[in-house]
Amino acid sequence: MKTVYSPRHHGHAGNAELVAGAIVPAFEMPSRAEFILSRLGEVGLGPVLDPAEHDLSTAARVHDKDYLDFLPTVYPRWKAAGRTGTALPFTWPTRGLRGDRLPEFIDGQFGFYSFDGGCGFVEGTWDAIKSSHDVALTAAGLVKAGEPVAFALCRPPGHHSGHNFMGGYCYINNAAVAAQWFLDQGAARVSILDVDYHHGNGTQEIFYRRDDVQVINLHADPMQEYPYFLGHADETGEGAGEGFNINYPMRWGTNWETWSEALEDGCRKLAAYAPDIVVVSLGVDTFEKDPISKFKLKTGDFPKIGARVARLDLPTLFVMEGGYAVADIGVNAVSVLTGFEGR
Ligand code: OKP
Ligand code: ZN
Repeated sequence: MKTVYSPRHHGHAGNAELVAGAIVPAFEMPSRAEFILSRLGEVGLGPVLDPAEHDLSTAARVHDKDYLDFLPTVYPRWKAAGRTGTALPFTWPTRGLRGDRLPEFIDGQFGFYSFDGGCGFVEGTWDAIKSSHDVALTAAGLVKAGEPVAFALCRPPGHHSGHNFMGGYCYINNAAVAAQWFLDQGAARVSILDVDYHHGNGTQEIFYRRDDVQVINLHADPMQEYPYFLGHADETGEGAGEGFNINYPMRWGTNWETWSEALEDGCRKLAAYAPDIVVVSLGVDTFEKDPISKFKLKTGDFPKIGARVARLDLPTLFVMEGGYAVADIGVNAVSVLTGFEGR
């Protein structure tokens, strides 16, 4: 299996986030991608390719143009305001406030386009976001050109980002952009199977009223876990999209036995939809030792995820999302891929 990877993710480094009342180094850090990259080499998964530059025209079909235009301006404007360090938002238009007027100043605009404080910017953040987007589209191109499967080693991740908002370490929704690209290239239907521990609220929001992308999410119950405000089982889609959004919220402590039942059910519904392509939002933060998560999957469970996806017998694009047990993320993520290959 071919992987697409860009070293430009390194520019998104040294940023901070607010966790449990303290400013700490962000859990979403460059070593995540590096552990995965080195594990790919250890197991000899296949060639690692550089991404090709892609313009943002496909991204503009799943994100607002205003939002995409805003992203590269964040850090320059933060600096112009006399600040250093990590740029972070801190005021959001929630209930009782107006979400229909874009303020002028950077702080107001940053809050307008965010739903939490999980998306810090440093000098190289925009370039890393753009490279992650290019990684996803380049890997999608490999599948379109006939590869049965490809791995987009994206960093930063994307599944919390919606049509005009960032959050949860996610800026551009790489999996959604790839799915849209497949449709624009002639696919009739695409399924997105999101196995990250956290609900992919951005992906759900982007496709919620559409029937050409089926979105299946396996995740921690939002009653207990981030992102808290989306991901319930009764969110099934709206209008033309009714029935094409499927959520499997699961309680803290969920192990392989329970989790794999949801995977099995989701894969059956996916097969019934008969998509032309499967995009897997691959998070491995379901791991028992993940520092910010509370599921109990073991390293030996990850190949079984890949094997089940392979049984769908459909062209497949894996897009990297979360996973924060940095020392284990390489083995766990690559185990999904080797499991897909049947080894
Ligand atoms: C991203 B992915 C505020 C951010 C809270 C939430 C975790 C985001 C997980 N400090 N962090 O789904 O793995
Ligand atoms: Zn996650």
